[in-house]
Amino acid sequence: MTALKTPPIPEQRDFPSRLHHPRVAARVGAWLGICFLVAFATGLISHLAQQPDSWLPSRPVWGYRLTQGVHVAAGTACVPLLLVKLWTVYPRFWIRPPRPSRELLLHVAERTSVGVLVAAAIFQLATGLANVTTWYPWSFSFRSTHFAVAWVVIGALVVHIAVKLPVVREALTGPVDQDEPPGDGLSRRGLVRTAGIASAVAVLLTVGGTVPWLRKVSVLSARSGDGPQDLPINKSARAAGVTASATDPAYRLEVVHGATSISLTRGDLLAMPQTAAGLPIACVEGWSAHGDWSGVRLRDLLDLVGAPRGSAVTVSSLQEQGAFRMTHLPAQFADDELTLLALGLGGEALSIDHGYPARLIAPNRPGVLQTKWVSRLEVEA
Ligand SMILES: Nc1nc2c(c(=O)[nH]1)N[C@H]1C(S)=C(S)[C@@H](COP(=O)(O)O)O[C@H]1N2
Ligand SMILES: [Mo]
Repeated sequence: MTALKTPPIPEQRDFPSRLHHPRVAARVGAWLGICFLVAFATGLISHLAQQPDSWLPSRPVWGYRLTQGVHVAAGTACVPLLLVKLWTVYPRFWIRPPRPSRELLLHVAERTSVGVLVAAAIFQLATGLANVTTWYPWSFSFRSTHFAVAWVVIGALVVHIAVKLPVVREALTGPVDQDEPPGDGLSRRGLVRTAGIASAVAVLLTVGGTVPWLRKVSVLSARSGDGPQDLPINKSARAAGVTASATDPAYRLEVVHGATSISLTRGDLLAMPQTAAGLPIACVEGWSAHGDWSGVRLRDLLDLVGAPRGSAVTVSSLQEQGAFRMTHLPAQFADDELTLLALGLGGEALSIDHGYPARLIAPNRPGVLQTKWVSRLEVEA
C-alpha cells in the first residue's frame, strides 16, 4: 500500500506569472490607499455627525449628502481594488521565514501587520456593504464597530506603507511594464487598468442611489430613489408599529420647556406660519434624495414655550421601540431657520411612511436622525 503523500507547500517561485509584481501591487495599492483614506475621512464626519454632542454646522444643507455619498462610493471602489491587490501579492503568503532571529522577528512583525490590515480591511468592506443593503447578520453595534475597526485599518495601513516605503518608491518610479518579460495574455499595465475600470464600474453601478442622473445606470443600487412622494423609505409606519397612533385623531404634539408645555393638534400646526425648505434625506447607507418640505419652523415652536436661542432639543416619536425613535437635536440645528417640523412633502400632506402627522427635517443632518412621527419636543436643560 502506498502512503498518502501530502502535496508540497508551494513557494513563491511556484507562481511565475509576471503579474505578481511589486509594480502592480504598488499601483493598485496606491489607489486602494487613497480610497481607504477618503472613506476614513468621510467616515469620521459621519460618526461625528451622529454623536449627540456633534459640533458640526448645519450648513451647507447638502454637506452630509455629499460626504456620506462619497464614503459609500469610496468603500465600493475599494472592493475590486482589494481583490486585485490580494491576488497580486498572494504568492508572498508562502515566503519561507528567514533564519537569523533578528530578521525573523522583523518578518513576523511585518507579516502580522499585513494580516491585521487584510482582516480589518475585509471586515470594513463586508460590514459596510451589508449595511448598505440593510442586512445586519450580526449582533454588535454597526456604528461603533465600523468606527473602531476603521482605526485599526488606518493604523495598520500606516505601518504597512512605512515598512514597504523602499519597495513602493522603487516600484512607483518608471512605467509599470518596465522589465516586464514578454508573454501572451494580460499585461501588468492591463491588470492595473482592469482594476481601475472594475472599481469605476462598481461605483457607477451603485452611486445612482445618491446621484439622481445615474439612477438608470446604477442597477445594483440598494435604493432606486423610488418610494411614496418620490422618496425612498427605510422604515415604514407598519414596521415601526405606528399605523394606529399616527392616524389617531387624538394625536397631539407636546412641546415642553421645563414647567411650560403646550399641546398642539396637526390642525394647530397647519394654522401656524408655514415655511418651505428643499432639503435632502441623506441616509447613512449612502442613498439620498431631495425633498420639497413644508411645515413649521422648529424655532417657532420653541418660541411658543419661551426656550432661549441656543437650546438643544430632544425629539421623540410615536414609535415605541427601536434605536431611532428618539434623537438629540443640537442647538445649531434647532436654531437653523431651515429646520422644520415638516407636515407636507412635494406639495401634499406627508405620507404616513414619511412621518405623518409630523416629522423632523434639518439641513446637513444624517437621515437616521430625521425623526418621523414626532410626538414630543423637549427643550434640554
Ligand atoms: N421614528 C423614526 N424615524 C426615522 C427612522 C426610524 O426608524 N424611526 N428611520 C430614519 C432613517 S434611517 C432615515 S434614512 C429616514 C428616512 O426618511 P424617509 O423614510 O422619509 O425617506 O428616516 C429616519 N427617521
Ligand atoms: Mo437611514
